[in-house]
Amino acid sequence: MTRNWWKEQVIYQIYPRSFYDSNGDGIGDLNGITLKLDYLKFLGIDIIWLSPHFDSPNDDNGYDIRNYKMVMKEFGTMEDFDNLLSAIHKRNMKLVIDLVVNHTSDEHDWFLQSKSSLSNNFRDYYIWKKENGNIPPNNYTSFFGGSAWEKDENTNEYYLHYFSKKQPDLNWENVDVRNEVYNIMKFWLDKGIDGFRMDVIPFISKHQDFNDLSSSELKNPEKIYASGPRLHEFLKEMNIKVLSNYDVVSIGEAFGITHNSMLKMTDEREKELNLAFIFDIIRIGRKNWIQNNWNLQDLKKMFDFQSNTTDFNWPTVFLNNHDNPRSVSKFGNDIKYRIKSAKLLAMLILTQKGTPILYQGEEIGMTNHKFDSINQFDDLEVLGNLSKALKSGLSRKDYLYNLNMSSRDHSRTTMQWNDKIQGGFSFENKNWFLANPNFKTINVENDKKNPNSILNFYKKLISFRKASKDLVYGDYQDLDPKHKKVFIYKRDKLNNSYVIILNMSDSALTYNFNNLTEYSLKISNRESKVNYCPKKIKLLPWDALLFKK
Ligand code: TEU
Ligand code: CA
Repeated sequence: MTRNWWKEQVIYQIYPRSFYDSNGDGIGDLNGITLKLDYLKFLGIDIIWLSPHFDSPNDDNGYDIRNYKMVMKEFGTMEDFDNLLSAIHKRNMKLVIDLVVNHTSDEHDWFLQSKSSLSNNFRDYYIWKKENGNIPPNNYTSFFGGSAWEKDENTNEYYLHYFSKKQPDLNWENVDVRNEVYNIMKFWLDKGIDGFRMDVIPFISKHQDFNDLSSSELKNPEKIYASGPRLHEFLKEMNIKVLSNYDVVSIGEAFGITHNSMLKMTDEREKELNLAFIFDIIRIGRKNWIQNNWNLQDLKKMFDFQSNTTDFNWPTVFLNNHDNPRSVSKFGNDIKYRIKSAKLLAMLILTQKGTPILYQGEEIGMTNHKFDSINQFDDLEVLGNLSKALKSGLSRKDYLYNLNMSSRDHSRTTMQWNDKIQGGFSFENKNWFLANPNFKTINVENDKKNPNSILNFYKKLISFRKASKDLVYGDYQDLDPKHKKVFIYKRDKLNNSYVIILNMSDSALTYNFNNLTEYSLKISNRESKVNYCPKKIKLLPWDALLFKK
């Protein structure tokens, strides 16, 4: 196993719109991030992943880019970006930016040109097809509702968009498109950024036959979209032409990909990407917007799969991001045991094998927001999928009930810095979206003051992890895959051995374990003394214990 900085460090994702507003217009901005860097340093963060900061009409909050070499005006200027980058490097931290090149905005100059006429030089930058009788070229669906094809009345052809109709998909078959992308990458790399998170990267290669999806494929169209024939070829080309010339990290958002394809994409011998996000864990029990119950045995299987791949792959570990609900609400108990279960989840992701990726607000146990009506959501996905949800037999009330567990907007409420207006997100009483009213008690200022807070627990675990080679590089072994409440696993290889015991339930229980003789307790989320002997251990609800030998 080769050592790399991006295996040893901790990543923190910032959703800039919701992080910190420095000028009082109610929208988070780049200067706001610069002002909070000392906070991230205090927490022990090394790598910041910034969600898109590029010029955009914001149909999908920046995941629809109009100009890749300009900063979104609400977020600031290129000078603000340069300041942010140098302030990050001055603190010995790194910056990873979001590369969204499966699609652009429909307001991007390439698309304006492309749709202007059949013979325009940019026509082939996007995917245009003739209609099929009176209907779209095939039955592909968009993730944000309806057909994935939109008709352009002017030229009487349809263009493809896997996401909203304001996000037309680029045609990667066209070598000019690929070279434009490499050029954009070099522009930011030459400024000194330290890597890319690549949005829905498996979708870039399209099946050129554009056959209809079968009814079973229509249930998970992402599986077809992510299995285009030239994906690995394109990534290898990108690696040779760009990535291999810089010491940077590349992280593919691997939505829809098969396990084999993901392993290939991140196999260091293949020279494609370094890391990938897969959705098995974070989406456990989910089907579209419906959140069903999940069980611990299945969750353990997923961690086991992630960790026990090959010596040439390296996993990522995360329970939160801007496309998913809050982890303490999904995996913990955000009412009766919020603090304790949030700490348990901290221990879980900071002691697993793989690079941990935290999301803003996770470190203080921010929770899902309680939405009272469908109109309260901002995310275009919510209204976009409403008719499909109703057609499937749900009432509006059922849809709302499920969105209260599954919506992306839970993670997009603004960061809770203190108990002042808008939770300290903005100094004016303005907010582009919502602050969760629980900011009165759940906020960074409170957590900083309290040595037993969730924040200080994250801080302690991060520094502990960084100081231990075996927690980073050690093998992973699930010690009791069948237990329904306790997650217990071992990490070891070289000098030290760690046993982590997590009671992921609301009940107290006695756990029989005959192997702790030489271990001692190093970190726990318990307030009272832990009662254990070599043969058994008494666990309270949501206990998280880390033992070391
Ligand atoms: O996400 C793609 C993705 O995996 C999901 O957000 C998916 O679109 C949705 O949950 C399906 O129900 C990336 C970005 O992270 C997301 O914010 C963007 O909206 C999307 O791509 C399009 O760029
Ligand atoms: Ca602002």
